[in-house]
Amino acid sequence: MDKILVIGALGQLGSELSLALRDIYGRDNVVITDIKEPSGKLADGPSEILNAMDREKLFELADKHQITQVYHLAAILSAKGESDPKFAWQLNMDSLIHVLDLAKEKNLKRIYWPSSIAVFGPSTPVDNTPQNTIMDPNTIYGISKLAGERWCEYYHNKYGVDVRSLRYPGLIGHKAKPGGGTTDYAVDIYYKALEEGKYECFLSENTYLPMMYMDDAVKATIDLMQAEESDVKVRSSYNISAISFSPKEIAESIKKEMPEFEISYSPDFRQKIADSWPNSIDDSSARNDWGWSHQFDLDKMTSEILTGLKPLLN
Ligand code: AKB
Repeated sequence: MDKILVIGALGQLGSELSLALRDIYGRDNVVITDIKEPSGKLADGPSEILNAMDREKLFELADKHQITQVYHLAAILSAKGESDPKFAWQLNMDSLIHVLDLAKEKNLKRIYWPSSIAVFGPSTPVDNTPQNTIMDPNTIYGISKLAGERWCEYYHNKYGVDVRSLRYPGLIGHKAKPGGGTTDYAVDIYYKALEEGKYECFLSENTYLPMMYMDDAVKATIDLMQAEESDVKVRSSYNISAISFSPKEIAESIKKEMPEFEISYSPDFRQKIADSWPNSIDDSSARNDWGWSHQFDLDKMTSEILTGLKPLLN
């Protein structure tokens, strides 16, 4: 019987992934943790307060709930990390090493940890970025994710820890708001479209970035975690991709449903971060090794989000 612990369960990805895991493994077999109490649907099931840096409590909770798998999602993202780089490094790295040690010492079946397109940098090829290529990240978030990938592969090779990981592009969903990312404009834009009919974007109109609708991200994560061990050939982190678009293109997609919508541009410090990331990603390893495929294109995503968000804002 699998018993799952989710760390950072109230974040943008965690709040949707935790519900999907409860559907699959049963409500009582998914213990969600975060630094505050859950509310709404997430409150319906076991939960604990956990600061991801608290190693002792992590080990205690793993024993208490007889945990066999951990999804460690807590992190400080790219834009926010720049305001306190040392803290971002400490949180992102210490918490991962605690989880890897837990898996090693308690012989856990499997762990999941997300990486990001932020591992790439200005010298990386920008179009169809390969799985293995030049990586020179220049945000502390990207540096911590690249170091984290190396730790994951090291624990797999040296101690046999079954750790699996995806390099997420910008994740877009409307059920929980992201915090502190560079790709977050593609979430904010839908809220502002419905609330104010206009949006001032912090990236310039032709900034292409790899993106993914949340349902696809949840599916990718679960597909990877349920793949046969022998099919998981990349133990640092898999490139994964769905759609790539610019602020101008997402605005055009919104205009198809809301012709009165207006966008303006006022690039800030996040432009430099976005400019150092790829335009699009080659995810053929994920597609070949464990059968990844995405389902949402830009217009399908826009229509789902506007329909889902409208009743929440009224
Ligand atoms: C961010 O913008 O920092 C994140 C990411 C791409 O990992 N959404």
